[in-house]
Amino acid sequence: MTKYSILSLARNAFSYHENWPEAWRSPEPKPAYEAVIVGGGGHGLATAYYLAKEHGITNVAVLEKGWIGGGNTGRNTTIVRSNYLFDASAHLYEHALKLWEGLSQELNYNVMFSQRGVMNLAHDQHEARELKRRVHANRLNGIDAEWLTREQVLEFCPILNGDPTIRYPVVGATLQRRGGTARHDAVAWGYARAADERGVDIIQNCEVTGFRITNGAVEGVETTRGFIRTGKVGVVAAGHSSVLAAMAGIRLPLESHPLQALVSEPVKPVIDTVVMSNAVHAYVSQSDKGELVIGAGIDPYVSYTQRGGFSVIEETISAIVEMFPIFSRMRMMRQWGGIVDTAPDASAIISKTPVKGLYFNCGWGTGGFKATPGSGHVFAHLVARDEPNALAAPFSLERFSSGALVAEHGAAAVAH
Ligand code: FAD
Ligand code: PYC
Repeated sequence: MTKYSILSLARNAFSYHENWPEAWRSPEPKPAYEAVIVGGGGHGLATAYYLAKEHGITNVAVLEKGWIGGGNTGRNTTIVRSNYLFDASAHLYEHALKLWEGLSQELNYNVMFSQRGVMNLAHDQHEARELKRRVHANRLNGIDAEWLTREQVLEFCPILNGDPTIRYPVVGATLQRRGGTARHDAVAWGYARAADERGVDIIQNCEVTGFRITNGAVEGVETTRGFIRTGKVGVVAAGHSSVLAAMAGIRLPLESHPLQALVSEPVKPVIDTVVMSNAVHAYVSQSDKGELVIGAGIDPYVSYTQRGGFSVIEETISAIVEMFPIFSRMRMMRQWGGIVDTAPDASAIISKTPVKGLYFNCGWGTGGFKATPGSGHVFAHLVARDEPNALAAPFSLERFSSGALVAEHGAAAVAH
């Protein structure tokens, strides 16, 4: 750090943020926009950014009922990877991963993307066969994927329990070295600032309460801050997607479940990769602050509470301690939940609807953070042109009647 940056840091630390310029404006909603995006999470903000940047549509409002990034974007455990099994998902997530690789430069905002690798453990021969199949499929799609033997896993992550007699012994793992983590809030803030710079209005504390639909076409949205006229509405509301769809008389094939995570007290660097176990429903990485970031599978009941039950934490921690005995005396500091929108095939929905001008981007379930840039990019295309591009086409609602499902329960990596 140079002497100038130390001085600047000290000055800013003692200024209590006074006179700092706002990173984005807080405008009053206008009576009409060319397009309205409902939901100010990473996906909604990214959609608005790419609408402005790639399609020249800048007369856009992002309407957020709370604060931007306050939904799943700010609640997730930030794992980024693209090692999905089927071609359609592999292409979509790899598109996102490529965008992640240039995102800090693209937004001129450090999203702290850290390609520290993501390992998915196998605990028995059946799992090993399934995971090796995924490695081969990934490679055929040009995605980096490696199979590690038990010995290579323990060399890569020496604090893992190598005892072959435990309940879930490690028999091997997949490794995607280009996978890793990113700073979730920074992704929302970076897209917000960049979209605002291109003229997008970001309107917080503005809940959408209904749609005005005439002759099968959307005319605008009813909100807690009045009616806003528009011919294009993109809904990106994660766990509340079904609630919004119902306002337009549409029933989506989604269930909303709590998904929880927790962090430990901060410690010195102890694990420099991401380790996930599908079989025991637990995964761990270490944040830049030093906290262990630990997550679980979904809570099995449907609910809109951003909390989750203690039994899931108990099971997850017992699995983590068995996999990493070194963590057995760590104290846990905070726990929270988000509401994830899960589709029957564990894949996203990026789709037109029976209402003209009304589009939905949802169903990312437990795994949409990694998709944020790619999701925004392809959804902006759909909203702007009223046609999906080739990456988004397999994820339309039609698949639930045609049967062309994209069954990604295995690659979703977190049970749902
Ligand atoms: P959100 O960030 O939830 O944004 C939707 C926004 O819509 C919210 O801000 C909400 O307030 C707003 N909204 C809802 N209703 C209305 C309304 N009526 N009017 C206006 N606004 C409205 N994914 C990964 O890839 N890797 C992970 O490691 C990972 N870990 C996770 C861990 C947990 C604990 C959770 C909960 C999720 C995890 N996910 C992970 C999933 C990921 O967080 C989500 O798929 C992703 O963040 C969804 O982004 P979004 O922008 O669509 O949703
Ligand atoms: O999709 O990789 C993932 C993930 C990890 C934790 C939650 N989701």
